[in-house]
Amino acid sequence: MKETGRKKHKLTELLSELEKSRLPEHIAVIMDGNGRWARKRGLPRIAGHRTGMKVLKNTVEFSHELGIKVLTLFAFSTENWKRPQWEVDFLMRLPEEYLQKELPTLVEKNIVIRSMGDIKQLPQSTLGAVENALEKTRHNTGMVLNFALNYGGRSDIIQAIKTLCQDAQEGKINCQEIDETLFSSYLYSQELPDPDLLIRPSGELRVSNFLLWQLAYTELWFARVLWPDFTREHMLEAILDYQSRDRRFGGVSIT
Ligand code: V0D
Repeated sequence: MKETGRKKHKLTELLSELEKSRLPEHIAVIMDGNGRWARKRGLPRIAGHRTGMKVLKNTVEFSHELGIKVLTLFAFSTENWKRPQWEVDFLMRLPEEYLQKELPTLVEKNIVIRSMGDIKQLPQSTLGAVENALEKTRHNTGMVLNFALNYGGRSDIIQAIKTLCQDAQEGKINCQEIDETLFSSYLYSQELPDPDLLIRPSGELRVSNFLLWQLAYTELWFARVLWPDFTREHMLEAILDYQSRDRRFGGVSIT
């Protein structure tokens, strides 16, 4: 059998094992390993980011086909500004490039684009492209495609506390009424459900200041595959692994 034929068969086999009624509602992904992928091939880092973007496009399509409700992607962290200026400049052009190509399809698929993080600090052209996409998909009702841009888990918590503190000073809330639900509504993720599954490729076994509060009960899936090599098969493997786990949220199993 040819390689493509074998791949297709593997995918069909994995799909047949999937329980469509027990899909994770919200999947979060750390798109890591692009630089290493390029270095291994003797290519510039930029080539890794480019291929990473193709994989991102494929992951969005597959998530939509499966019926995932929320897909959150870690695109740029608050620490990524420390990279060489030329690399930051290149990365900052990717949202425009992606949206220029994909926005019509995303609109057609009824997808809602959202962002998490301090997007006001992005370059004007990047910010403009992102804000336009938010606006054009605001009234859609389908899958939420949530981009973490200039995002850090700790700064998310700090910005939530600052706004909460201000609302308290202005008498809009009473400190005694602060509970987990109220606090969650001040985070960038607002009323989105917490992720059910976190996918981290690239072999690193860390959360790296991605969602912190929101990951309290999330199932974690790590693999050695680098993001530009991440396929639909890997995504299905992660979901099947998730479905095989017994989620108790601190309680005991009832079966
Ligand atoms: C580079 C692999 C899409 C990870 C994917 C600015 C590293 C490709 C976006 C994007 C990046 C962001 C917002 C949006 C639409 C698209 C993106 C960055 C990096 C960081 F509304 N790909 N992509 N953003 N890469």
